[in-house]
Amino acid sequence: MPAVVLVGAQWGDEGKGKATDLLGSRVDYVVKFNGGNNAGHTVVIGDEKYALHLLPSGILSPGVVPVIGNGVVVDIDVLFEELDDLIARGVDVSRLLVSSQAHVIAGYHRTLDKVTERFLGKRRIGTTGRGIGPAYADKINRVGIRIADLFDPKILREKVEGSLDQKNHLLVKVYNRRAVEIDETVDELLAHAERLRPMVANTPLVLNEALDAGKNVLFEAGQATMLDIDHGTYPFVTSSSATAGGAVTGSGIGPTRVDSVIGVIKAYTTRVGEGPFPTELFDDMGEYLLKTGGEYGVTTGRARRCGWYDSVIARYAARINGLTDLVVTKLDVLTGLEKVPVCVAYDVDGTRYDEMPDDQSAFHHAKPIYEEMPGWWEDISHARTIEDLPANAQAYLARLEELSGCRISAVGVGPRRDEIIPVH
Ligand code: 2SA
Ligand code: GDP
Ligand code: MG
Repeated sequence: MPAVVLVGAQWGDEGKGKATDLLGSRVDYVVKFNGGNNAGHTVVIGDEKYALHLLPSGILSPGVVPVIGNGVVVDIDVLFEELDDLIARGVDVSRLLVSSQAHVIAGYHRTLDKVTERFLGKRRIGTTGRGIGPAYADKINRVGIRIADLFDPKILREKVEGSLDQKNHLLVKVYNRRAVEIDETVDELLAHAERLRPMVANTPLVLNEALDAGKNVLFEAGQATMLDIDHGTYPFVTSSSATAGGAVTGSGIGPTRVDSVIGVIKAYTTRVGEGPFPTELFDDMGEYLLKTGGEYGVTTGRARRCGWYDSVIARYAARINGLTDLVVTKLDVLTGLEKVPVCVAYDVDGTRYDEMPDDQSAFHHAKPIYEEMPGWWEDISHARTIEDLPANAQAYLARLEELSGCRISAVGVGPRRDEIIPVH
């Protein structure tokens, strides 16, 4: 503390929601800085399970100010659905702040996301279909709608018109769909404007002032390093900056303000959607990790692809994000295996790669070089110190730490809030 960035070190679903929730008691602000309702963060508190998509996980911690930063794309209908759900469950959501500069996901972004995927056919990305890519494309193309525009109907209409001009041409002429109505779209966007108004804030100013006043601010990434628009497995990525740099641009603080960067990493690897994945398992073991780890998408329910821990990716994530700490999650899922393979390097057509290849074809052809660690049988969900763990589980973690080039500061041994081992 005071400014901590928390990112996913693999392809997402590492347990960032739980890690954020754990830090929640020590922070004053939790900021979501990228992505939108494509994210799915699970937090288990007692017998209650919460699945958050657009809202920062900090919304569940009493006293924390949750912030939707300027780098986020906001589907306003989804925002209020999620808020109403939480209100019905007794959660106080009154402190939420939404950046006036965040972009809006409109109905036409969702339509274009689905149509584009269908059009790509076997080259599809496997998106969540939530309109994320088209909304970010509009932002970069300078035809996006921002939250602030919702409070000026005249400007909003002009912007919607400008944005739909080209899209309607494409939808009608290329995709053979009906044109999107301008009036209908403006009405949809304005439907919740008055309810949204009190939450809207100059969040870069709020956050900088909070840091000036010595408050603790946690910046929580959606998706993960290998899905980052620049550093991930392009084009099989999401459309935002999911790495630590994104915390800076996506919230309006300077890089010199960041004190530490925590990478959350599973004790094995998963991926949802299309794209290369060197340690992916296609046999019974993959099925075992899927079932034992409950690896199904929180947003779409899709089964996640599963594979062994990949330390090439861990080293890459440590470098790209400047990680100061690793939080290893789901160690309990590996309990009961005789051997636990760990990928230490890749073989690409006879050449050894110890580091992530910068050539996409090399990564597509990468074959994992494994080292086998001995497994353990004991139930570890009650372990609360490293010494409580069986010797082989301790050795596994020590090897991950050595191979990943980053210290491990906590280990998850179950989904519940208290099923965690603090290490340092
Ligand atoms: P998009 O919709 O444009 O962001 O999709 C582009 C790629 O990014 C992947 N992606 C994700 N991968 C893992 N988890 C995500 N969130 C949900 C979850 C996913 C779900 O937590 O389970 O429920 O399916 C997430 N969001 C985006 C996506 O699979 C594409 O590969
Ligand atoms: P996120 O997107 O990174 O926040 O992660 P998700 O919520 O999509 O997926 C992580 C899943 O793992 C959730 O179902 C969590 O409840 C669960 N989880 C988190 N940490 C642990 C752990 O240490 N052990 C087990 N068994 N499950 C965990
Ligand atoms: Mg997730």
